[in-house]
Amino acid sequence: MTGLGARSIASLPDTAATPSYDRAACGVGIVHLGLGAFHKAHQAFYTDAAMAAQGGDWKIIGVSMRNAQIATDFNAQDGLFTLLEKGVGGTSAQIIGSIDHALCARSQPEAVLDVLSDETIRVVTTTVTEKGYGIDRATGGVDLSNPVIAQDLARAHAPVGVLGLIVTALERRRAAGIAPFTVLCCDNLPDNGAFLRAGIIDFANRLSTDLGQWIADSLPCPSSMVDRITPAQTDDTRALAQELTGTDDALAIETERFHQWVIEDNFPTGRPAWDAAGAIFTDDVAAFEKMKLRLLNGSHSLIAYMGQLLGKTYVRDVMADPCLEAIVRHHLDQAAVTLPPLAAIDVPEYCNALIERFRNPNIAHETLQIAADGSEKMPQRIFAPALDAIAMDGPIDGFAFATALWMWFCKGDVTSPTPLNDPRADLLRKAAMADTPEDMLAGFETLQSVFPNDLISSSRWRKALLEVLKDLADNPMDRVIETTCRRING
Ligand code: CS2
Repeated sequence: MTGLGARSIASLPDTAATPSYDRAACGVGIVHLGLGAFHKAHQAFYTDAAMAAQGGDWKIIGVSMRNAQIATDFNAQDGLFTLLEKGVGGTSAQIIGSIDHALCARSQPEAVLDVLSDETIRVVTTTVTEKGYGIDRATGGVDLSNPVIAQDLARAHAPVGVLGLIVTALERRRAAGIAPFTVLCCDNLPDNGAFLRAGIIDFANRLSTDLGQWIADSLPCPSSMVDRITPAQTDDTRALAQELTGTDDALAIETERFHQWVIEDNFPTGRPAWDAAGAIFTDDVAAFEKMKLRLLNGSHSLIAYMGQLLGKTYVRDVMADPCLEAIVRHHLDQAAVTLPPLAAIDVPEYCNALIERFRNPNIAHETLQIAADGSEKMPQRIFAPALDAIAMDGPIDGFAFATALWMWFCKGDVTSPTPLNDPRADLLRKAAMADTPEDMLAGFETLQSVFPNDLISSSRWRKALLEVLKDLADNPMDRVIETTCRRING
């Protein structure tokens, strides 16, 4: 069996679409930090479509932050990989050609700095997960307790983390008289452009206030809302890609057909025609971000913790239970109330479409994957809308329910023996092991940068949360679900 690569691509069967543009004629223009599954299904897909529509020097140099094998695999395949789009009715395969080559930040930091400092690079995109930036969300500045931040501040000439690489490259560009690139954060964080910009400026100021000022004056960091449900690759993904393309692809990835990208249009040094693949350019990304974080990601976290506490492996398994689906709909209804008006979107229709996406029988999205890093996800997905709901005197039992399940999940007494995957794992586990629901809540409330103070001081919130925690302490999970379902169905 031949492997995927520039030489094998011409002989692929019709079942696999291949790049319709001349890859060799397109130069590079983007460096992407965080070469994972989501990047492949989203930004690499959009950039491939943009070059198919309008050409341009927009190929991507993909940077894996820690895993050198990913970069090796990409280079062995000439940057090519198979994207499997799985709809309810079937699967299609497409070879994506937008990645030129790959590097690994940990093992090749100098090579990464070289490309970031090069004038041809006009855009830097990032998907390193919520915790991957080393930014303290309570202060907006760098998190000095983060080992990568501490190391990069101490050895700024040889950075390996996101902020260190970006700041050192900007310093080199400034010295060489090259304009800054545009930094486009593509992680699920509110106001992600402003968030990353503040972290970059704070990091730079710690090295030189002069550099910090230059960056503050000149660095464009548009916000963006990204969406495409993309499970981690499994052996099945690779086998299916082989079946449809006749070649072996170590990098094949599966995703849903749906995709969405809403971007603030602030790219002084240019950008690909991402709109050719349906990206929406707007001045108001914040409203879209809020909608997506609170509706899709919020209910995803709820599904993940329900699934984990009930021994359900995949999102689709949770959705197959009418009671659990009713709880998800109840959550969506309460979250929808907290959203600002958004003329471009019909929210009830968006919610119905979400339910269908979660139900997709061909997408094997593990609840354990979504359950990871809860302490980094809950604030924007659950706590922020809960606070808005309290301010509006709206219903909050859905948010309290999701929060209590997350806290219970942190106990670790779930069907899976996998250790808690969260940057605050030890603290969470300790807080979750308290003897009483009251002590458990008190322990969680002492965690830094997790619960907002306004939530902790709301007696309504604490009462609603304690009610669910007590229910969980007194009853088995299936009983808790049964009574919750009965209550919300009236
Ligand atoms: C998920 C997201 O893992 C998670 O936390 O909620 O990765 C989700 O699948 C994407 O944001 C969909 O766009």
